[in-house]
Amino acid sequence: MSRWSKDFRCIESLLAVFQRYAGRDGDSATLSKREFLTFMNTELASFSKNQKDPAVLDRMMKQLDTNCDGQLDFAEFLNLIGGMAQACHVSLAVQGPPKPQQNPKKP
Ligand SMILES: [Ca+2]
Repeated sequence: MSRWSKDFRCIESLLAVFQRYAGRDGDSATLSKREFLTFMNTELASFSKNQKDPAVLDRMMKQLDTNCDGQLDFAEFLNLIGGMAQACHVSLAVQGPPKPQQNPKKP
């Protein structure tokens, strides 16, 4: 059983995803550029494939790498997640919240 409450499972999931990609090569505490590209092309494939400019992921890596060491640590990775959360928040503000799923009618 998880030590996280239901509301904080998303943190556990973020950590697990980060660790899964960061552990592929080199320092397992950071994402190399190759690991970042693998993450983006796997977990955010719909975003990555829709980019007309092939250099967009390179620019994202440079922007996220705030200490310019060529690696993304977890704090830098969270800036990506925060940016995505902000984009979703803005999108929901325009479109309205998702409609709750209806429960199937019981006979
Ligand atoms: Ca860095």
